[in-house]
Amino acid sequence: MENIWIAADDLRASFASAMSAMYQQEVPQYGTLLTLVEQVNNEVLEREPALKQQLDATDELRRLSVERHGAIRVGTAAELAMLRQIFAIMGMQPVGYYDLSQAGVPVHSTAFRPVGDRALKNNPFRLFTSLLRLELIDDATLRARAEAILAARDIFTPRCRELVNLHQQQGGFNAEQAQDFIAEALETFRWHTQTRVDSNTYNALSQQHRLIADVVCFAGCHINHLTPRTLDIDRVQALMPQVGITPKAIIEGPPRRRVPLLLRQTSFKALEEPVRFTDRLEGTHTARFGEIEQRGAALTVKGRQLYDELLTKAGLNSDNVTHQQQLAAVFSAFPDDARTLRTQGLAWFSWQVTEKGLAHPDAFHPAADREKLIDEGCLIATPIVYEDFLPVSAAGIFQSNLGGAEQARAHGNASQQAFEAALGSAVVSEFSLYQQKEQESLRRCGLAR
Ligand code: OOG
Ligand code: NI
Repeated sequence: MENIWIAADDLRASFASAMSAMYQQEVPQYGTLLTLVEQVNNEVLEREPALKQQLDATDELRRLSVERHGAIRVGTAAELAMLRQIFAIMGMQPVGYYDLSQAGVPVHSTAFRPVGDRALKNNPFRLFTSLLRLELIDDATLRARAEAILAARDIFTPRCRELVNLHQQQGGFNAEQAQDFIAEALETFRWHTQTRVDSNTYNALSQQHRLIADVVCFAGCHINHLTPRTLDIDRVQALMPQVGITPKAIIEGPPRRRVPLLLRQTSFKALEEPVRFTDRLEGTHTARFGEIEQRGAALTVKGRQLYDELLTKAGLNSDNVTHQQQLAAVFSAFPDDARTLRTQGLAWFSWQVTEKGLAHPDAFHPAADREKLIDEGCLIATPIVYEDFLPVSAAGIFQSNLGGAEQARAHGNASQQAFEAALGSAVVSEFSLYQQKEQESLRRCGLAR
């Protein structure tokens, strides 16, 4: 009899849930945040039955309660390449390239995430994964020291490596191996109070950039935050202080909209946690924090250009109320109704024939007037959810956890090629994924060939 392997979607769901349980133990405030987000989401669904119906109709309600992303940072190409193999087993591909050096953060990144429609609905867990750019350390001696420390560590357990090989040989895991794999893979992301360096080395690396110390000095690449998805980020941000959590000042991303765009995010400051050095001295390290996000429509290249342009124009304000007002004013140039977003080609949509439409099959052909079909109640179009990240927002999140402007010192050129060489594969273009998804939905409706 043939073996029945555990599905990649199930592996990912189990892994995400194990990671969430571990992080709740490690950082109790994350558990508090989860409860608050769930409470606000329930309020929103009660208050907005139309939204609830839309989420239900597109089969997205189910994923809401388990939806989160995390972030990790690694130090070497070999670590990144191994992560790629581990996440591939869980049905996660590297999507997108983010250069954060422009914003003063010495890393470049991708997001490992599921790409298929079904996979996203089953469990959309994603990990924002950054590779440290040691070439941006200008002190050659210190750079060599960091390289040597990284070369001497293995952030994966021997059993994890064995299981990855086994998966490659046999093409899957049975139930027992799956459980084993999740437990072993989780070890890589655990927090360690014991560092792998003496206090002098830690301080020297930290002075160069705090992120460098975070990546280089530990035995693993600890998960540094997990982010639940909320339906009303302004409300959660306002309620955070009531549950003892101080949010960062500014909500990153676009302003509040009738048709939510892309991604809005806010975080709470990293905890100052005790650590021990190899010379037995004690100190503290700040790396781990919490974040929430609200997801909206994925934008086309044209829409994204407009978004980037308006975001730059709006600039930054130090308090959120002023910042949101300023954003709202500047973003009045961005259409805020689904029809204009469609007809101007600013956002991606998923198209679906209605019951009524099914009775008029002749009306559906590539030259048909889609907006007219919508008006006649024969067709509906739902914005496709943005599943990725935003480099400017990500830089804001990084920075709020690094403190001091003196840390803004990286200045490398974007180097997607170098990143892909380290990763051992190309990254998938997020734009082509959204375009494909819209195109497939049009084809299913008979509106495209
Ligand atoms: C990643 C920060 C970026 C996001 O949601 O944009 C991020 C990090 O701090 O490692 O998580
Ligand atoms: Ni994040």
